[in-house]
This record gives sequence, structure tokens and C-alpha cells, in this order.
Amino acid sequence: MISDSDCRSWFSAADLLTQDATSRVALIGAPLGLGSITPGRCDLAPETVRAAMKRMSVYDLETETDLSPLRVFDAGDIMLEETQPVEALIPIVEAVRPLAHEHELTIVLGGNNAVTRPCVHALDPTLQRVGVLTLDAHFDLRDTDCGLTNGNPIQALLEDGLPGAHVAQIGLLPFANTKKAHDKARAAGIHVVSAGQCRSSRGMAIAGRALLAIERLAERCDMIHVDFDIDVVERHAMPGAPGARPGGIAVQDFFDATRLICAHPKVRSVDLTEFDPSLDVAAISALTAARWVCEVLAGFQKR
Ligand SMILES: [Mn+2]
Repeated sequence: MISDSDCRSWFSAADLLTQDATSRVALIGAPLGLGSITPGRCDLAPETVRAAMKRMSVYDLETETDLSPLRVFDAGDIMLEETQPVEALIPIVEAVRPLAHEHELTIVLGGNNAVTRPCVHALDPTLQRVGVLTLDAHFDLRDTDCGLTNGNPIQALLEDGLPGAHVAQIGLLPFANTKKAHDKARAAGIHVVSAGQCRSSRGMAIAGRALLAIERLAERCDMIHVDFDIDVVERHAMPGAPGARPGGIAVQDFFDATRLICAHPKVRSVDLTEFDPSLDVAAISALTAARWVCEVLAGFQKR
């Protein structure tokens, strides 16, 4: 018997998932599909990401990062079938809060972007000690008078009492946001960094911008939640996100920023939102999402 032969398979990122609740990192699916402005199947994302993790090894040769000693407690998926965003608050908070308290880092696989508000409430019910960083093409500051959607989690959090100075947003795209949203962000004191300010052609701009944003939040907040809305990535590299547009950030910049952000000890929870597997082409988005999980863990391991 050849126990360590890799002639047919390897130890994959999916093999890091365990039922051992003492693991330093936890992962949970929040398959919220309803309430998207563009109706879709973001509810399929958690199972798709877990499956794609089987295609990722646990070793990054470029930085000689080996994730194999890490284990990730897989808490399964929250039951959110037929659930609208307004009804999803309590089940998500109740599922994520114990994980966020018992683990150094909790990974929440959305779901549409409406899962972000409950994640922030789970981390800090007072909303006074928590900071929120978004990597997103959009402000998500649409009005809430028509109800909660994937287009207004940040607006809803501000209305809940989250201070605007505790919010930083990276990757905002031209012609994907309104002047009204930009004015709201400015008035609230949100730290705004556009996609153009993050371009690779400007060197390590995104890494520097992300580090600056996270350090700014860390000065004001005891803990940070990061929303990785996958539509921040350039659309040609992200067919599986309805909101992705040409001109978004490069996928390598997305990975670099993820690792850098997740190395910060105040980052206690992260979400991945807006991945709709029904729109994906050649598993491009699924493999990007799986690599994102690896980058989150690589960043965490640097702490
Ligand atoms: Mn968003």
C-alpha cells in the first residue's frame, strides 16, 4: 500500500475542513438567494465553493506557504431557503455569533450581499466597536424604504447605528454607482477608494490601499468584519457575479488584498458574497472563490 502517493489526488483545501470545533478558523454557509436586485442563485455558492476547494492544493510555492497544519471547523449551512433578507437577520446572527466568539476567524460563504449586515451584528451587537471593510464594485447604500436587498446592507448598517467612520470601501466602479450613493458615503464619513485607485499598473496600489484602510479601521475599532463582494473583480474574470463589470480590479490584486487583509489580527470575520454559480463559465468564478478561501487562510497563518 502506498499511503502518500499523489499519482491520483492530493491533500486539498477541502481536506482542511473538519468537524473539530476547537479549530482556530470556522467556516459556515449562508445560502441567502432571495432579495437580490438581479434575481439569481447565490444560494448555490456555499456547496459550489466547498466542491471547488477539492481542486486546490494547500501549498503556495511562491511564498512557500503550507496550509496543511491548519484545520477549519465546517459548521455547515444556515437554513435560509424561502428566506428574505429581513427574515435572515436572526438566523444568521444566531449561527455566526458563537463562531465569531469561539474562533479567531470566521469565514461566511454567502449568499448574496444581504448577509453582510447580519454578520456585522453577529460580531458586535452594539455596532460601536466594530469596523467594516468592503471590497465591492458598489457602495451598497441604496435606500431601504423598499425593503432590505443585496443593494443596501451598508445603508441598513448606518441606519442601525454603525458609525460611517467605521466603514471603508475599496474597489468602487464608475457608472456602477449613483451620485446619490457617493454623496451619502461622503456625508457619512466613509473611507472611499475607487477601482481606478487600485490598478495593478500603479504598482502595489491595492495592497497599500487595503493596508491603509485596515489600519485606519483598526485605530478606531476593536474588531473588523470584511465583506468580499466578488463582483469587485473585473467581469472577464468573474462571469459568475451579476454585478461584476469591465474595469473591475484584477483577480491577482483581489487575491493579494485578501491575504494582506486576513493577516490583520482584528479581522475576526469575513464574507464572500454575490457568487451565483448558475452564471459561471468554465468554473472561473468557482475556482476564484476557492482560491479566495486559500488566500484567507494564508493571510490568517501569517498572524
Ligand atoms: Mn455588494
